[in-house]
Parts: sequence; C-alpha cells; structure tokens
Amino acid sequence: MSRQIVSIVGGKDAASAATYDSTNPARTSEVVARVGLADAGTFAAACRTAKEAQREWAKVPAPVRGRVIASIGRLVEANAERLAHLVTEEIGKPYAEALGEVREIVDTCDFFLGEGRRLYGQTVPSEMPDKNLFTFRTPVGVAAVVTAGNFPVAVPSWYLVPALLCGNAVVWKPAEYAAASAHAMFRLFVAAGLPDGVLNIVFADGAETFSGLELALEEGSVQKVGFTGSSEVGRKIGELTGRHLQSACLELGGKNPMVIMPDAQLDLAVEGALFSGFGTAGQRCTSLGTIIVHESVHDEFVERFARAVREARIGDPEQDVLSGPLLDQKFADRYEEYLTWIQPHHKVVSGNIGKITKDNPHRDFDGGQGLYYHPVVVDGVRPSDRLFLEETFGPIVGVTTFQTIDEAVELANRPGYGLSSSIYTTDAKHAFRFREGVSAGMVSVNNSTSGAEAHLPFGGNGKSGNGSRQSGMWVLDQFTRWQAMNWDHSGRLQKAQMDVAEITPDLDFRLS
Ligand code: UN1
Repeated sequence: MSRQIVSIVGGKDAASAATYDSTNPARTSEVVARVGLADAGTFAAACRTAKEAQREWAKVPAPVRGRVIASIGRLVEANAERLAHLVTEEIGKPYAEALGEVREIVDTCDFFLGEGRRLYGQTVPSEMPDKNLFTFRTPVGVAAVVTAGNFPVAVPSWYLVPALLCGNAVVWKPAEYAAASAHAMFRLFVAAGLPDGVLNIVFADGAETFSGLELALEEGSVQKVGFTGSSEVGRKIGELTGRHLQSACLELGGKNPMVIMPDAQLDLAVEGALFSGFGTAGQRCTSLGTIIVHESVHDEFVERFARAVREARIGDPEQDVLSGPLLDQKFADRYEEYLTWIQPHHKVVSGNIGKITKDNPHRDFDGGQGLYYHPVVVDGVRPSDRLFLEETFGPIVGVTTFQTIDEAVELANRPGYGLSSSIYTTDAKHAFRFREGVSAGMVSVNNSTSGAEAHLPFGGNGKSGNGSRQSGMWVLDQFTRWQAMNWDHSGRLQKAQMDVAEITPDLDFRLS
C-alpha cells in the first residue's frame, strides 16, 4: 500500500467516515491509494470554509490571481510525467493519452493566466448627459465541482482554473476511483500559493455528496455547481440547484455520431473511427457512439474498419497501445450490461466480445489481471435499438446506413443527446449542411468526435447538458455574474426613460 489520502478542507486533513480502495485496473489486486471518504456534514462544512476564504480571495487583484494560475501551469508542467504515470496507474489510460491530458491542464492555465489582466467589463453610453454606465464581472462565490474519473485531472482543471481566476473559492469532489490523481493535482494547485480554504478537496461517495450539496445550498454557501458525469445524475443536480435558484454547469453523456459520406476519404474515416471509438477504451464523453455510413460505401468501410479494430493493440497502458483496461470494476459491470443489448438482427463484425482472457484473447493478449475488454463493432443497428439510442460508455460502436444527407442529420440527432459529432466528406456543402442541422455543441469535419482543444467552447445540448459551455472565454459566464452600474454626476435626479432628450424626425419625408 503506497498512499493513504483524505479530504483537505481549509488546509487541514478532514475526518473520514469510511474508506475506499482505489485500484489499478490493469492489475486489479494493486491498491493505488486507500481513500478516506467524508460524509455529508464534512462536505457542507467545506462549503462554509470556502465561503469564508472566498471573501479575501476576491480582494486579491485579478492579475495577481492570474500569476497564481501561471504558477499552477508551470508546476503541472514540471510534474507532468509523474502525474501522467499516476493517471495511467489509477485509471488505465494509455500513457501517451495521459500525458496529453496533463498537457490540457497546462493549456488551460496558459489561456487563463492572461485573463487576470482582462476580465473585461464595458463602459456604455447613457441615454442622459452626465451619467456613465459600466458593467463588471463579479465572482459567483463558492463553486462545488463534482467530476468524473475518465479525465481525472484535465476536465477538473476546466472548472478549477477559471473559477479560481475569477475570484471564487472551490470545493472539489473528484471520483473515488481516481482519487490519487485528483489528490496529486490538488497538491500542485496548492503549491502555487493558494490561501487555505480557497481550494478544498472532499472525497465522498455519490449519496453523501448529494446530501452535503443539498445542505450547503440550503445554508447559502454554494452559488455554482459544476458537474461532469451521467445524464441521469446531471438531471438530479439540475433539479436540486434549480430548487435553490442556483445554476449548474452540466457536462453529461453523449451518443456521438460520425457520418461518412460517399465522397469521404475512407482511410481517413477508418483511422478517425478507430480513435474516436476505442481511444481511452471508448470512455470519453466525446467517444464515438454510432457510425452513420452512406449505403454505397458501407461494405467497404465496415470491412476496413473491422480489420483495423481486430489488429488494434490492446494491453498494458504504459505501452504503446490503442486501449488499456476499463476505468474500474463498476464501469466493467455496466459495460457488460451494454453487451446484452446486442440483438439477433445485429452483426458483430470485430470478432470476439466480452472480457479478454486466456480463453478469449485479443490477438496474443490474454488480459492478464486487468479489466480488459474486446473492442466491439456492431453492424445493422436500427434507429429504434437501445444500442442506437443510449450512451454505451466503453469500447462498443454501432453502424447504421443512410441514403441522403438530410436522413443522416436526422439519424445523428435521433438519440436526443448533443455533445460531439463528426462528418467525413470532401464536399464543403455537406460539411456545412451537417453543421447547421446537427444538434451537437461540437462538430468535427474529417476528424475524431473526441479531442476538443482547450480554448473552444466545450459542452452539449439535449441529454448532454443544459447548454452551459466550458473552456475559453465562454466559461467566464459560468463563474462570474454581470453587475451593471450607473453613476449620475449631473447633480440632479434624471429619470430613466422619462427625462430623455427627444429629437423630432420628419417621418413623412419621401424622396421625390
Ligand atoms: C470527457 O470525456 O469528459 O474532447 C472530456 C475530448 C477531451 C475531453 C473529453 N479533450 O475528447
């Protein structure tokens, strides 16, 4: 046993009510960290501590807060390999991807360190003389951030970095099965000089977190909730925050479509589908759900794609592989359930399915002691199938066909999510027709459904979220509220809409 970790509130270790072992999914008997789990009361207390600390943090000039963000970026960069190896060890993400994930934190810091010198407000002309109008961005207060473990450090940084830069305090509840990675990132943030209580980390299970959040919202010590996870839990969090007249930034699931037009470069499409579907073992919220391929190129595409999947390397995530193990036992169990959605009218074209074992190997890989699963491609999926309609977090991709671009767009939107999407085409009018019609918040042309860059708006519609956007300048609207100010220096009361000068036009005037 290498690590024992507990929640840290106001710079001090907080009490634990239970323990959880975070294990290595590539060798499930290895415990990466023993994690002390807090209860609802500790979560609510953390929010009170954050509320206290936020008052002083908001007084630190934004450019100085920006320097702290700069230091976080440099610290993460200097510790990149160590943090990436830990991510690989704890959730089985292939090392090259884990390093990319750590890079995404640095990119986020690089973007926001300068925002401390902007956070622009406006000066606006008044309708009356000797009066000035202004707008200011003010911090919301305390943000409670609850994150998933498939991106245990990059996605949390999308919340933490802008929230802190804008002058908020944060209580962060990471996924238990990614606790060691989260704890390491927390330590890097704190080492940049954040005062005690400005960033707090609370390890807790879902039920205690929800009760703690409810308590904190009742007490008025949380003004924003950030949540990345399932649509089901997102809905509950949206209801809870709505009841307390607070808003949540929700980043939920996806059933991300990839349309392949008859004019597509098929080699490129196969490569894109392989990474979209099976990179991170299909466990990104942006992973590919269904391939919607034109019927004229269906057979050729499926044949090439199935071959690429059969030949893909799966194995030790420290090596150069396409996929490592699934994140955790809970995800493996849920994934096995998705496999039962395969029906007699479907055709599995990728070979074996299920857990990779000695008796059920993938190429020469026998799965060792890990949670490794075969990548699965299911052809013949119909729009009424569960496999077509619902998110299947894990290495499974469906294939269906279409005849016209309008039909492809309609199929892409049918499941009712709206996170990411992709089209392979060499014709600009198809690309733009798809962009216009697709309900997704993100559209790729000739590229994977996954791999969004850290300075574009990230988020979804429908079952993928409530329209909130993370990243880039767009996330500032999540962590600040606009304050409008007017200043009348005329020395008298000028009434808006009433004491306004009028210039009379001749509206009957016509050109002769
Ligand atoms: C997620 O899975 O929650 O666009 C986020 C991507 C990554 C982020 C995925 N940059 O695939």
